[in-house]
This record gives sequence, C-alpha cells and structure tokens, in this order.
Amino acid sequence: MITMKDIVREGHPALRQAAVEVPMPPSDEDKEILKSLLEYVVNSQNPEIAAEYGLRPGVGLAAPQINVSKKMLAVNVVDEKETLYSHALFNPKIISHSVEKAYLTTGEGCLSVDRQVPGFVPRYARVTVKGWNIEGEEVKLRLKGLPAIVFQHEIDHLNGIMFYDHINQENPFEPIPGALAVER
Ligand code: K2U
Ligand code: NI
Repeated sequence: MITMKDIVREGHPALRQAAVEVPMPPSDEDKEILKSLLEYVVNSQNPEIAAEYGLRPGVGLAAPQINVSKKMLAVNVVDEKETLYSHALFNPKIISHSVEKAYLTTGEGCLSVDRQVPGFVPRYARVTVKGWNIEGEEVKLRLKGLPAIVFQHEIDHLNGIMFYDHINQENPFEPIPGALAVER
C-alpha cells in the first residue's frame, strides 16, 4: 500500500514532467499502480487507517506523485449533494469545459506540498473528462463543484502543473471575476 514515504514532494522532477500515455489495454502492472492510487485516497479518508499509517487525507492522487510518470489518477470525493465520485482512470483528458470559472473558497493544498500556499486557484466550473477505467473501458464524466476542481487538480499533475501555478502572485485572494465560490 502507498504511504507518505512513497509520495514525492516539491522539488522532485516527477512533479514537473509531462506524464506519458498508458498503452491500452492496460498491463497488469499498470492496473496494480492505478488500484494503489485509489486505495491510498480511500485509506487516507478512513480515520483508523490514516492514523495507523500516518496518511495525510486526500481526495485525489496522481501517479507522478508516487514518482510514476504515467497518465493515471484516482479521485474519491463527495459533492455538495453527498454524491460519491470514486474513479481511477488511465489517460484522463478534459474534452470540454465551461467558460465560467470556479474556485475553492479554502484555497487548495497538495499531498506533495508540505506547506500552506494561500490564495484562490481559478478552475473551470464544469468539465467533461474522458478516460479509461481499470478494465480499459472508456469513461466520460460530466463534473461540477468540488469533483470538477479535484479532477482539474489531478489532471494538472499529469502535465507537471502545481495548484499554486494558478494563484495570482500579486494578490492571491483577488476576486476571480464571475467565478463560482465552491465550499469544501
Ligand atoms: O493531488 C493531491 O495532492 C491531493 C489533493 C487534491 C486536491 C487538493 C485541493 C483541491 C482539490 C484537490 C489533496 O486532496 S489535499 C487535501 C484535501 C482534502 C479534502 C479537500 C481538499 C483537499
Ligand atoms: Ni496535488
């Protein structure tokens, strides 16, 4: 199982590389890696397991964060209606998005960043993501709210982008015109 020692931190080159596409159908090795990403996120949200293994809670994890420069991510998050979005995807891609922006009112954090980086992170309010699941089947997800933000954070990791790359350095909490405020 993945624990914090497996998660690379800021400064590690893997966080700034563009990850490579995973050949479909997925190999057994790639399936195991994808499963382990989702297992980490689910474990990290279980207070007993998180305490026992010292896991930092997360709602998503991307393969570059465990020094695997392949296009894979896992998300396990509930939206404002308590609907669970639990997905582990190969080669995810945003195929369409809203013009409207959104941001998490608390700002964002990252399991690979051991410090607070305050500020609003502009995201698309709605995204359509296409990817392939563990069985190698195509999946299309229409997302909004927190799930949409989480998927954008994780897909950024596959392109070597960190959440704070999006923050307005002059005024981190400058209101984002017309953007939707998303509560955690
Ligand atoms: O990719 C990661 O480092 C996992 C992040 C993902 C994330 C952070 C902020 C906003 C969207 C996605 C961790 O989940 S950070 C901890 C956390 C937990 C619950 C809600 C938001 C952030
Ligand atoms: Ni992150």
